[in-house]
Amino acid sequence: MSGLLEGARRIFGRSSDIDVRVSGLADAVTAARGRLADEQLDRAQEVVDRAQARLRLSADHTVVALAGATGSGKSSTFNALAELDLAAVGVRRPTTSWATACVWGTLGASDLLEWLGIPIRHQSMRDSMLDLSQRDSKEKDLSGLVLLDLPDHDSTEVSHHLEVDRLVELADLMVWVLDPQKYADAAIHDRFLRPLSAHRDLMLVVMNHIDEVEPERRESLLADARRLLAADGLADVPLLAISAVTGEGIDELHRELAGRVRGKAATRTRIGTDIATATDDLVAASGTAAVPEFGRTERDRLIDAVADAAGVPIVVDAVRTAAGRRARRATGWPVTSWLAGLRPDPLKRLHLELAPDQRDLVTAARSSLPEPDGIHLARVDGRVRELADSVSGELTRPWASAVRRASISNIDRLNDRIDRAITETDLGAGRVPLWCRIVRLLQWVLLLAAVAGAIWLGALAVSDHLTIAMPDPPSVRGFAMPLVMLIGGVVLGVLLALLSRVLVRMGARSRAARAERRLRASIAEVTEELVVEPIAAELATYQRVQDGLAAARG
Ligand SMILES: Nc1nc2c(ncn2[C@@H]2O[C@H](COP(=O)(O)OP(=O)(O)OP(=O)(O)O)[C@@H](O)[C@H]2O)c(=O)[nH]1
Ligand SMILES: [Mg+2]
Repeated sequence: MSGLLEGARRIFGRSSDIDVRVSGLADAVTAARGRLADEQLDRAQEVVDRAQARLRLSADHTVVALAGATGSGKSSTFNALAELDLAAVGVRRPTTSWATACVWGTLGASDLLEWLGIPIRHQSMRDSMLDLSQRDSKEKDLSGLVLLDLPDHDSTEVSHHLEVDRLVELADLMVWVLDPQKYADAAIHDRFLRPLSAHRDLMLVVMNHIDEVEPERRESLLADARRLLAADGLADVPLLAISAVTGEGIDELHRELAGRVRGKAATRTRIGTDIATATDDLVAASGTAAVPEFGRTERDRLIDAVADAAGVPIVVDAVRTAAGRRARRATGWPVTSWLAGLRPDPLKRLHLELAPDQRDLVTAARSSLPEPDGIHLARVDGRVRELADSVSGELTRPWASAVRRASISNIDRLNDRIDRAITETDLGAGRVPLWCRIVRLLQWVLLLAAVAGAIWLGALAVSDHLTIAMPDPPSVRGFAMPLVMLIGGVVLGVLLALLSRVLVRMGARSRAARAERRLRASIAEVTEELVVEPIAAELATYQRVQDGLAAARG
């Protein structure tokens, strides 16, 4: 009982292993669509489909295909193993056009035979064709065997080749039937043996027609065949000398097959090898690099680069200059401010007039960017590509270009949205601050005082000259009031202007910093959505493919 449980555990354990590997490859293929080459993915998908189909079918049967050149004796060997004349053996070449199947022992192979595409008229149930006395112990050993006699692979019949290619893919085990005349033919070595060398654990090679070889030549014939097999990468594959006519070596072949059929491992080994081969193929294209870092640091670097390329520093500069200039004009000494107004405005070169409303200011700033929009777009595009390339630096070429494609997939929308983000972001640089307006009021009061002082002084001088009596002006600490008003008004106005300059510079800087924060936040939001997320999604896809391939490797 415990042995039974142990056996069940072993079988189920193994089965879930192979299931995990198959579904790992299936996931990898699905995720890699559009990234790795279609034909490579199609091949892997075929392997997955085949494996899944085979795993759903009988695990109690082992499909063994007899394959080889025409006349090598496949049908004769088939009959010799079955000990029945099931397959047509002929002198006309080629003889076998469609595969024939013989099933040993257990029932329940019909779905499997249907999947193999063997029509009912080409199927034999060996049990039902024997009477009880004929069922010897050897026969029991082979129960579970589904033996296929294939057409040749080397005649001019194209349909034969197709049938062979198809069934060689589906069989669990392959028995290659060679003969002393044609065993060195390139056809079988180049088309089958070498390409299938990964499946060496699932192969047997027989040298048939051995009865036709002089006993003293047999050794060297087999040694030469071994040498060729070793060159195909099949050094350890069993090579048996047999004669389907005299029965020599058939028992040994029988025993070899019985061992494999009893082990019931061939099906899973075949699927495992197919999965491994397809996986290696995909790993070669997908690479083994770890999923690249794309955390906060990389994302921020990307967002900063986009913001810079989009001209944020220029806009921020413009905000600082404009805010500073406005405040300076408001707080400066009215006379010099007026004179400065007569000088050509350096900002005018940037079309950065002091706009009454912030939106105009920003629009002006945007349009004041030194390049036309095309160049600005190209620069954003260039920076995005550059950063996408540095993120995907370790990846294989298909993935690097997938990441790059993802990074610029929304580049046109990105540019529009950046423009919108810049024009719609509240830069907080709209109005002259309250303190500036108070200072301006103060400046005018001081100026008026100075002008009044000057007029007063003028009036005193004129009255003196014309000897018209005018009351003496009051004096402040020994100085005449009009003089105090004139000098005090001018000096205080200039001092106030100088002090304000310092405050204006600080104010402009903090306004610029606030504008920069807001602009970068708006651009970060847009870049996050249109660049960062597509890159992250692509890297997640890469992760899924790598996980799938790792599972497929087992
Ligand atoms: N002497 C000898 N003749 C054999 C042996 N095996 C097969 N033959 C003969 O070789 C010829 C071809 O045998 P088949 O079994 O039809 O060969 P096949 O590989 O099925 O050929 P196709 O169906 O055309 O691909 C027949 O005349 C067989 O009798 C053998 O081991 N020794
Ligand atoms: Mg045949």
